[in-house]
Amino acid sequence: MKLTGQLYAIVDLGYVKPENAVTAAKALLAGGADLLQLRAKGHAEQDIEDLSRMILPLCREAGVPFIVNDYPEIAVRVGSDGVHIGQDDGSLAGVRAIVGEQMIVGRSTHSPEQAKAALAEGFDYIGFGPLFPTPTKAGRPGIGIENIIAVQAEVGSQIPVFCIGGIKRDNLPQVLSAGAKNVVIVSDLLTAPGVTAAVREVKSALSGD
Ligand code: TZP
Ligand code: MG
Repeated sequence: MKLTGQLYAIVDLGYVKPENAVTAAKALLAGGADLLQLRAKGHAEQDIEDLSRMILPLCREAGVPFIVNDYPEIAVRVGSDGVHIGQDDGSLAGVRAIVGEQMIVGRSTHSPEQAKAALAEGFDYIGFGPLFPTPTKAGRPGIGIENIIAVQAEVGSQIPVFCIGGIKRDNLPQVLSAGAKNVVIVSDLLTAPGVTAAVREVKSALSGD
């Protein structure tokens, strides 16, 4: 599955009850999310696997890569398109030993140095942030928008750089003006009164409409 597209949406069980995860995935996909991740901090692995098996076919139908957060083994068991790991989740080689060469593997990065290191290591894409402090990733300072242009120019010329953290429809123009090409938006989409309409709004802003 090719890694293209500018809007990476996440079904985050911090905002969506497990029983509503499939509905949320459908709404995000209907609006035109380009990639979809399941993020389920603190949930049982079996539950994450079960939900992944429900969401994967929806993504396939939409032609959208499905990425599992944190669990390479679950990604392999369910046959997802990718897996996303953090700074503390070991090396790319360690993940590749589990998932093989074909799967998309992304890394969270929190500084330009980490972004360059992830590119050098061979990750397929990076998350870069949090740009702004966000309850979705509590306890991490915002890294600001000052370095986006440099990271986008250097790393983003090779692999997609997804800016993340505190991005909302109302500050998206500011983030795009700062050089962002691709974004992850979690809470602003999941808590919108109309999730699909919110995704469409973001897609339209990203395409410059
Ligand atoms: N990694 C860095 S910030 C973040 C993650 C998973 C959360 C982004 O969520 P939100 O709600 O869009 O700020
Ligand atoms: Mg992780």
